[in-house]
Amino acid sequence: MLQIYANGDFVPQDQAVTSIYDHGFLYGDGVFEGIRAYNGRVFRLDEHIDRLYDSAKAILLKIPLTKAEMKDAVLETLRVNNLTDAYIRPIVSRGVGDLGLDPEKCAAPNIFIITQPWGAMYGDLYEKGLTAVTVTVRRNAPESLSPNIKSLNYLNNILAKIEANQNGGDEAIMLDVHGNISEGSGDNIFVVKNGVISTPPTLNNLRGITRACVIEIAHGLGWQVHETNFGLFDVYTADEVFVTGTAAEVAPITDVDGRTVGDGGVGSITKKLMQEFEELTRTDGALI
Ligand code: PXG
Repeated sequence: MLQIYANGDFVPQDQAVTSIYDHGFLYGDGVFEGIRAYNGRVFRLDEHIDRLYDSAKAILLKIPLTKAEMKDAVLETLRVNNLTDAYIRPIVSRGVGDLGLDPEKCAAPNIFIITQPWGAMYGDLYEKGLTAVTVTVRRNAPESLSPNIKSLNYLNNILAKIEANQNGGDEAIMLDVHGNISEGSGDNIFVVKNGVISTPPTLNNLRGITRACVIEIAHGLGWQVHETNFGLFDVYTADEVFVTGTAAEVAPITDVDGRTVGDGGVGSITKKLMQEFEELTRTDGALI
């Protein structure tokens, strides 16, 4: 049985539990990360741990481990479970309090790290392309709850996913409250038009680590990436559309709201970025 890191101990999956009074459960009060290990290395571990601590800082949650200790805990969890290729989910909740909102009533944060084997999320869709649908629910406005915070309150994204499921889409496209393209339910979005790659700036979406990698890869290939706001029209009329995320990796989108993207196949720029990203994930990262 898989072992879970639970506040410094390793316990079997079915014993990794917290109280119903944990504010993570009562209110979604906490933060998390989604990380991948490939080929015995944890991909972009520093960046994920930095984002975990930034998310925690934004919600005034003090994680009772140093970043170095958290990284060691992630690596140790993989070792304990004998995993070389895995999905890694660190979770830090506000901890056990009472039924009131006040986080000061919470004794101490709860830290769990789940690791498990994990393969390609979209299977043959990496060759065929995903179908995306625009959803009516808008991405949280930064003035309400910053989409930069990877918090345990993912209802905004879950509502988007439900709508995508209901409308037969593999992924949702979310707009922000102004109608600018924001992101997918669990990934960032890119479009390519006449050889120009664009992605929305990160005020209205999660600062994706895969997004940053893809921008880095594009620069290495001598390609510019425009970080600029755009609308649905630009997605409908793009030559190529793809999404990026730890779970999704680089995934082509070939249909948006019934509009065929480009010629309906996976575009050449998307294909190259998919290959380069795959190569990077297999060769770069913190050794387990
Ligand atoms: N936007 C959102 C809202 C995310 O949750 C990304 C973008 C991509 O970020 P990274 O850093 O991973 O490139 C995410 C992260 C899932 C799942 O099961 C997906 C994420 C998180 C948790 C679960 O699809 N994506």
